[in-house]
Amino acid sequence: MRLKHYIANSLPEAMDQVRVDLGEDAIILATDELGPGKGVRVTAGLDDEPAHDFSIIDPAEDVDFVDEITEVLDFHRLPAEMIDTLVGHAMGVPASEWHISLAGALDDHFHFGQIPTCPISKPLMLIGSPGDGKTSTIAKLCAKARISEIPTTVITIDSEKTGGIEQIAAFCHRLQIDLDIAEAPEKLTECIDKITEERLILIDTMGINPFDEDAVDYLAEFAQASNAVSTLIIPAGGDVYEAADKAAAFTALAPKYIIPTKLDMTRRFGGLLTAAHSANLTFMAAGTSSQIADGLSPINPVSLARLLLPTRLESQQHTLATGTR
Ligand SMILES: Nc1nc2c(ncn2[C@@H]2O[C@H](COP(=O)(O)OP(=O)(O)O)[C@@H](O)[C@H]2O)c(=O)[nH]1
Ligand SMILES: [Mg+2]
Repeated sequence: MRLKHYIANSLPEAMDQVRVDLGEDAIILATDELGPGKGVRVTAGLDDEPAHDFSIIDPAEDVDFVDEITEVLDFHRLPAEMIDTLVGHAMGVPASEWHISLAGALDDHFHFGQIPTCPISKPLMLIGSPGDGKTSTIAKLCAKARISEIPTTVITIDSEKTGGIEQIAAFCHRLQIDLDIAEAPEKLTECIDKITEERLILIDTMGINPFDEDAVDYLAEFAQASNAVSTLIIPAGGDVYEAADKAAAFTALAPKYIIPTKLDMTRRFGGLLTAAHSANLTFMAAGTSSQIADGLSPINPVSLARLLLPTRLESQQHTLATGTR
């Protein structure tokens, strides 16, 4: 989502500007009275608008949230350099609520995508370390796919873990999703080749140690055999540098997306930001509960900003679960 500001004498005039510029799908994020004679500012965005230069129609008032935003980012243990960069971006997004300024900075600094709502041309391969939430996230994506009525096939290559196949088989059975098993890269190619119609193909993988080159190379053979788009599953929390190193180590598998998990079990979110940043990954969604039906939430600059703010302790579940902006 890209945020834009529209200044006009009245709210209806500003809303007209929004509609003309962004169309009927525009999402209104904030409306601000700018003071006597100064008019009204509307902050709006489009969820899947292609990237373009961040546009501020009127730099207007100098609203100084620098200290508050610095404190919040510090709470999340972000490295000083990243805090400086984000604060710098936030200062370019004047707004009366700091989550909007912070959202603008996050929008500038990170990439945001969406949970698939239609079949996609390449399989999605979920990669990560053992226990980080890959299989659960596959099940959550399947649950979303059922709602969007996307025909879906799951293929697991995790045939060695005790109970691994039973776990994914149970999810697929419950969700009435096709499941295939591929123990070797050639078998994976065969499984994919026999799918002729447009489907969402999700590949569950064995957890690996990203610092073990042999393990990474072996998984890379499966990624090549399936021409898959890798999606890094990484739990939120933990040390920010460790998360960044871990994500960077997975770049050997050329991941495009990141789905952080276990946000409901975490209070400090610097790790998910440094992980996304270090491997230049696009946020696709976030795991916010162990529940399959409603445990995967969309993530956009505004919901991420709300998550980071001090009130998040009470509202983070609600914010991400409802996609409130
Ligand atoms: N609370 C919570 N638990 C999660 C989340 N994602 C996964 N889990 C739990 O983490 C554990 C390991 O998940 P699993 O999907 O089997 O991990 P895998 O080894 O990467 O496939 C399971 O007990 C899941 O229920 C989440 O977003 N929140
Ligand atoms: Mg698993």
